[in-house]
Amino acid sequence: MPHPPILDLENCASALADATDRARAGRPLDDLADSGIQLEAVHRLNQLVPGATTTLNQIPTALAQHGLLLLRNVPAADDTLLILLGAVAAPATTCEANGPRLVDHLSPAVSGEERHRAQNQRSEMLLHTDASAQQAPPDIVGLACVANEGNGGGSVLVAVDDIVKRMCQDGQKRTIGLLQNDFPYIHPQRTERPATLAPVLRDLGDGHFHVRYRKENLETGKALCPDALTEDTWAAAKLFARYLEADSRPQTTLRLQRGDYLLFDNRRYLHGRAAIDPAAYRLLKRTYFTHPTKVQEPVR
Ligand SMILES: O=C(O)CCC(=O)C(=O)O
Repeated sequence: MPHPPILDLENCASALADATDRARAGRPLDDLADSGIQLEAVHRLNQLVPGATTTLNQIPTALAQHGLLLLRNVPAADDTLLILLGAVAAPATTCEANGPRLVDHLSPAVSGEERHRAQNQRSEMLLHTDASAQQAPPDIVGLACVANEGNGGGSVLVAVDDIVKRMCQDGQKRTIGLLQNDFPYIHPQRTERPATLAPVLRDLGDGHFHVRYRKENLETGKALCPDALTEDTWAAAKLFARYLEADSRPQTTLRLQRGDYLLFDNRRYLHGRAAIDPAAYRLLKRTYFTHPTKVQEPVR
């Protein structure tokens, strides 16, 4: 699969930071989910860089068309990330165990450094979609790169349509089982919560599919709700895992660099990450969004 389309925001970068400062005006980060503040920021941005709205409007268009987009030269301050995407989508909280946040700092911690989240592992992350055990996973995931120094930590993206196509080409009749509604998803660290029942694949009816998948969540679901599905349907999930892990799978690999903000549709793409070298320093900021749509400029 080719490299994601790229939109370089170099010409708006400092204006974005300025517009964010003005619109935020010292308010807490959580207030930036408010659409009025975002519109104020967009207005300011357009004053500073005429035509900036046209640039921002390429974001929802590219996401609808390709399901992924790489923004370059984005200032990775928490508030700027929210304002930038908040202009063209609705920010959603990340719902982590340690409290919902609008921006999550991900990475292995370096001693003495504060990180928001307990995702401190350096191991490989298998292909998955985010928040699969939640009733309504986010439509769009944004991974902004603050640092990615040293070896490892490469990102992998796989389009679910490509996997389904491959399974169908191979005549895998079990694929149909993945459309069943009752796959139980339970986060391994939140087993007190009831399972979320949902299909692995949704057929959109036009040759395209949506996916919800994390191997560990389904394994926990199976262990705690063994009767939710027949063995035959569980076999379909195992088969799907095999196609995802196949060396020959169609995939996009990229290495995020400082200033990159990778956006992808969490329903159309599974994502993963290569192991991170013990000596490497890596920090990503993750944001979730729903309903990407064009910028609405305020009427003045
Ligand atoms: O570290 C990364 O590149 C991705 C992290 C991730 O996929 C996750 O936390 O769900």
